[in-house]
Amino acid sequence: MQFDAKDTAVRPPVVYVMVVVPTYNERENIERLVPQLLDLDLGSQSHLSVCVVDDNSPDGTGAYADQLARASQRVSVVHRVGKLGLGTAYIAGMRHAMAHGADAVLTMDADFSHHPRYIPAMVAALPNAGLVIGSRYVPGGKVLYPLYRRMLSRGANAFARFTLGLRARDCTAGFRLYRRTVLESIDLDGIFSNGYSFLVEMLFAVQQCGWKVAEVPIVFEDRKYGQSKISRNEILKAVYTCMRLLARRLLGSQMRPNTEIVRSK
Ligand SMILES: Nc1nc2c(ncn2[C@@H]2O[C@H](COP(=O)(O)OP(=O)(O)OP(=O)(O)O)[C@@H](O)[C@H]2O)c(=O)[nH]1
Ligand SMILES: [Mg+2]
Repeated sequence: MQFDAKDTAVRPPVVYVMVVVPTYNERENIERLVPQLLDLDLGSQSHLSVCVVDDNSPDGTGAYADQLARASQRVSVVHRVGKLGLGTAYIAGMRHAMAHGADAVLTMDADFSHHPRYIPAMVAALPNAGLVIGSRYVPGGKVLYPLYRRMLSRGANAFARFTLGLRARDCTAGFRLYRRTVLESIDLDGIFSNGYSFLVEMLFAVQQCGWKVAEVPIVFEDRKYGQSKISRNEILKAVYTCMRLLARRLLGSQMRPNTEIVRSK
């Protein structure tokens, strides 16, 4: 193929997106999800790969992910010794993605509550933001959940927004696309929460660092296969996280970016 330096000089660079999927007993789901992710059409300016972060799932999710990785160079697996929590699983995946040259890291659940069909719109929104959220609570977004779960999610969101001054509508969504520079600007070792409240703490850090957050509407559906891992304990942990971050906010101790950053707002 002819290489035309003049021509390539005006083309926007290819953005390398790595999708991080934390898993614990999600074999039936990743069997369907990973091929759908690899089939996504993001256009010629983006390249996508997948990283499964498995915590030694008893149902063999990790071994199955290894098979997928043997079949495609675009799939990789991070194995951890046991169920170490969702927050550290996200961080392990983010570090893996950055070590492998990703320009952006997309996190999502394995269970199709975060449907791959929304990823192209999220990637398209990235040039205008440091973080793009696949959001249930902006116009066009929706939650197809039982009433109790809907109320829990709404309550957690309202509480996080009120106590921490978060500006995003969906503060607890795990469907997120972070620019690499955003992750580099946050002290990931300083994140103290591990479970689901990790998401609130990360959003707080992103906002404190001054990054712009965009939200793309999604319809969030309940899982069809496998079981939920969320426990009642997570509610208490989320309240604790908000209180601890509120104290930090009131005391005025900002999160210190660990690199020089160019803010996008
Ligand atoms: N590696 C790892 N993955 C986890 C852990 N806990 C949950 N996950 C995964 O994180 C994602 C979200 O967990 P879910 O159980 O779906 O939680 P949820 O979406 O809040 O709850 P449901 O809507 O009821 O499914 C799924 O892909 C899980 O398999 C963990 O400790 N380690
Ligand atoms: Mg789920």
